Amino acid sequence: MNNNSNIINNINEIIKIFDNSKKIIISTHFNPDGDAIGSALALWNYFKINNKDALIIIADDVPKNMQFLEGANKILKFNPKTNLHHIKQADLIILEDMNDYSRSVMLADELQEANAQKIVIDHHIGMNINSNNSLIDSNSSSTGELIWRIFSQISDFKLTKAIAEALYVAIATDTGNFRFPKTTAVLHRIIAELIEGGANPNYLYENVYNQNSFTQMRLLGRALSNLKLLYQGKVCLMALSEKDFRETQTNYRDTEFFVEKTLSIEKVKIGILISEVYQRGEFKISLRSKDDYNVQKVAFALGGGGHINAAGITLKSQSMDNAIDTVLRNIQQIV
Ligand SMILES: [Mn+2]
Repeated sequence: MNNNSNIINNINEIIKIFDNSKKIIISTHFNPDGDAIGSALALWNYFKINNKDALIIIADDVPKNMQFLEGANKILKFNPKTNLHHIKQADLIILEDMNDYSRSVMLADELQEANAQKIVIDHHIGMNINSNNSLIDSNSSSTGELIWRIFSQISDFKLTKAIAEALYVAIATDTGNFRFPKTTAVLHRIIAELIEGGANPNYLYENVYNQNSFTQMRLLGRALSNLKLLYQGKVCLMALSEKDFRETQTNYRDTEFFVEKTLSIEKVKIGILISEVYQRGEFKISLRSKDDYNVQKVAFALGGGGHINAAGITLKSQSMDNAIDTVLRNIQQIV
């Protein structure tokens, strides 16, 4: 594994490869977020106006709150029968917001084995893909910011509304709406250009964030009313049982933004959400933290994965109490 966090190759070389490629595939990680989808669509819209044959193929469905973006309805969910041939025939594959083939799960082998030239554009550490022309910068807020860095060096680049909206969503979602640590003055200048290019912050926020269902909010109500503080108030535990989901007609997928709420409580450094997936005898665990509290360690110890401040685990367990015990025993190591 290459642990360089910055592999900034010649951006002009990347632009030349864009120019010389005829069949382009853009792909990103499973369970795609706003940065993954927004960055893919920014590239796709750029290639489209430049009359390039480009396709986005991913391992998942496009999240509901990203479907309004221009081109989102053209994104293909990987299917070996209907679209594998596109990957095989491509002369360029752009992998963005990921740096390890395993992040694209069922697509991983197909992408790795494809003959096409590959470009990785990403802001995570731990680059694990062989590529001579990549743009990796872990000091960057988002992949969207890196895509902008490339676009801004294209001499005849024209910022369209579709590109501006896609990049705005990419950057806004990966910076928690411009409040995470990598939110810089430079980034705000980029955002200013995107707004001038047609991105409307209010419209985009409404479409991306204010799309919760009524049942989801009732589930959140339950989650909040049962919160527990542990370890002198440093750890906050949120737990949702099968009963909670059943009685609110929801499921574990409806909890996407819940665990972040725990970190809004004063003094809390680590937030835990445990959701029971009754049908499978599983518990989905989401961990979030602040500062140096390393929840990745806990996730790794229990067979999960993630980053220092955000990680996840799927745990087989007899009961909710057992699952909580297991997680807390490991949390103890990092508090
Ligand atoms: Mn990202």
